[in-house]
Amino acid sequence: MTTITNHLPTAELQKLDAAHHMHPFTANGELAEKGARIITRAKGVTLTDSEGNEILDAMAGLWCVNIGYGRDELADVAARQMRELPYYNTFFQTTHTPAIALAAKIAELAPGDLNHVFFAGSGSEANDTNIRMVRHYWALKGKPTKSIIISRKNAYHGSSVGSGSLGGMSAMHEQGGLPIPDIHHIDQPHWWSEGGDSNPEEFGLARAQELEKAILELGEDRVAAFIAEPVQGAGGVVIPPATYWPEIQRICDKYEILLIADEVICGFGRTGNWFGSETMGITPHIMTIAKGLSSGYAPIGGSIVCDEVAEVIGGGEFNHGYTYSGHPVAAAVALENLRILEEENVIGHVRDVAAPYLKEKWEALADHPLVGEAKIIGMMGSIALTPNKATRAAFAADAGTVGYICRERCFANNLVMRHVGDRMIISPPLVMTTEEIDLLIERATKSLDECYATLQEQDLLK
Ligand code: PXG
Repeated sequence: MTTITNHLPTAELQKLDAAHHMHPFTANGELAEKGARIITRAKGVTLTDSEGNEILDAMAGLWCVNIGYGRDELADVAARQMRELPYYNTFFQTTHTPAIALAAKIAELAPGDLNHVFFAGSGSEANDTNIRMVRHYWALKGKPTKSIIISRKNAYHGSSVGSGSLGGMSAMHEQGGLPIPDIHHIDQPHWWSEGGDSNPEEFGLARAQELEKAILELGEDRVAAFIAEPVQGAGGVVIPPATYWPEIQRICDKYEILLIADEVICGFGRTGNWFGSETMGITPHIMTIAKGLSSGYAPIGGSIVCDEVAEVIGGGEFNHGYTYSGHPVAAAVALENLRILEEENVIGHVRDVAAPYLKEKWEALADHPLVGEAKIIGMMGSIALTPNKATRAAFAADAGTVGYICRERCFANNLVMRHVGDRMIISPPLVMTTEEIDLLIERATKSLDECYATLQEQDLLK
């Protein structure tokens, strides 16, 4: 039996890693000097590294391990499925039980008439599906000029050429010739950094109305869809003002624009409902899903599609699909994950216990001298670091300098908390207990204190 050589000393593993492994979104040269942190095991909300450190994972991996680590049920299901049918495809009029059962379960959980699932291996792939599906939909409806998809600056929809184009990350667009044609980006509802003197409600409304302006400028006959995350995740956990989503829904309805909710992070309980769209009170035509669908235990994503779009697309052949669309092992694992979420009432735990408890403690971090705002919805939160709370000023140092220092303090204190520029963000496993939330807040506070002291020492508090 082949074993993975994780018995090597940390330094040797780091050397092999640096020599052969190209990491995503990482300056690999810099990492090689420092050596990557090697995670060897995990249980519940706690990671263990190759040096035996026990780290509280306030990011649920990469926003995905909703049920927490180490659930044997998922491992058992995967092993059973691998023995029975490790692979078969869902092309050319074949199917298999795991894909059938998962699609039916997702249709049951999804709101309204979102009754059909097109599977993919990831969120990026699912959003690529969405680009082709909405354009093809309008072509089939006799309106082939409706091909523009409107998205938002600082949105994240994936890393493939298509999904990276949908995303509004300028650093990504600078590399590799993105965006593809007919993607249009409007401004985001990020009041803290872009709201100026307006109040959040006015600002949210104004940012939503940019969608209407864009439709009128581009021409209603040119716009196919609008895509957005109910709450932006990778952009820094940007919770839109309450005025934003109702106005977006009004505009999509008025101009017959398909609404795609990218639920890759918000889906499967993160915001306190099964889907972020429910929390925001919107009715999308398509939802993108991945991450929490399998709690990250197996790679799987997909598009949940409403009756009308599915019917039109299904009228002919949709020349699209992935080898691993509806992969039987991934589908079986996802189904077991959904069983746990449902039978153990994990979303009820978020709504009634974890989220209210975390909200109170998280928002209290706004009293810290370094913190300008502390916002949270369900189990996803952010804090804005600032040298001046009153003016919401950015630091004089390059954006991300202070956030990076804070993140390093968190790491040193055995807490995984991410930074996006100078915002600190969390997205812990949904099963987190109140004791674990206390530990999270204790370590976060210590890290903020240490970061503050470092900024004073290095004269960066300006
Ligand atoms: N949509 C959203 C909203 C996401 O957050 C994707 C699509 C793409 O999914 P895949 O499975 O292709 O990665 C994502 C992924 C970060 C970070 O730094 C966030 C994601 C992925 C990697 C890093 O916060 N989100």
